[in-house]
Amino acid sequence: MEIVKYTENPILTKESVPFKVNSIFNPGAVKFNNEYLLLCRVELPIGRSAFALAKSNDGLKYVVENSLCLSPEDHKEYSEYVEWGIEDPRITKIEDVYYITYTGYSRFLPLVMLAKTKDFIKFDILGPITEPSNKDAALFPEKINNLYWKVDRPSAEGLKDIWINCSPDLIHWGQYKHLLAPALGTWEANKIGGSTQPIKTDKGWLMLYHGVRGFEISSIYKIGVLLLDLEKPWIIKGKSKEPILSPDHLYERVGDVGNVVFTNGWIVEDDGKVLIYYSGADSNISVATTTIKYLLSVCQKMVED
Ligand code: M1P
Repeated sequence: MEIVKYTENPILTKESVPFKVNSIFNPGAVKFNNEYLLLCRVELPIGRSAFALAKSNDGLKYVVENSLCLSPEDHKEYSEYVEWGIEDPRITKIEDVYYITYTGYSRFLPLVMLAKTKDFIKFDILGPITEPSNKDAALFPEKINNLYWKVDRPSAEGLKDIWINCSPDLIHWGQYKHLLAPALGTWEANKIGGSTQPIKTDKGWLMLYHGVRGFEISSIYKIGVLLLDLEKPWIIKGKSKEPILSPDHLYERVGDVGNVVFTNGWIVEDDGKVLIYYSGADSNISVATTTIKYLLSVCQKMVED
């Protein structure tokens, strides 16, 4: 099975939200108590983003809750770092706690915020875990060599590469290592960023990332696959040569930011089926299905080439 976009995409649009929003997109995704949850970014009428929860019994038909579950106003002593909104949550379960890395956006530019929850009702905000400018951060689901790990995307002097770093406590981070750079002259020529939280497979840590060609009005966002070494996650074992998801349909081509497919959440079922939640044109939530086997095969082809 390759990647199959759901024929009834998009599964959520701004009309699905029971209060006034400009758009709903870029959800973190997790299975919690046998329910499928999407922690959705909603852009409010003022043009700043917050999070709303959507729930489903089958992973395809979602109902958005009546009110926001996390907003900049909840951030108290951290409010100046999120005053322009919170964006693009990525959820990683570590032991029995769900950690959420997300972008805090403000006059200081984007940085990475960390929050945790056990029930998706009460969220403890732990504060910034990077300086600006940084975003696209995702935590690994378990310690490696007794340390927590994350990928992120610092941006300095036009560099838009993926880095990896580690921490003893999820708060203090260091041992920064460069992981992957854009590939000149390809679909991922101008910038890249981590997409979904890494998941463990017997071949390595599997994650999706996005690659961008062009800039600003003419840029096009596509999605690729990365496979990292289980013990030394800063070593790339495999990488897709071509994108696995690209904007093709009208709901991916036309919207607030056209020609974008962007993901920051996926759910892996026990049988290896994968639900990739992604957004078309920064304006909706859509889903594509595939398998771990297929995603690994794409990486292995690259390794063999
Ligand atoms: O418009 C596409 C995406 O652009 C940004 O992603 P990145 O900085 O990683 O390229 C984000 O603002 C993201 O929310 C948005 O979907």
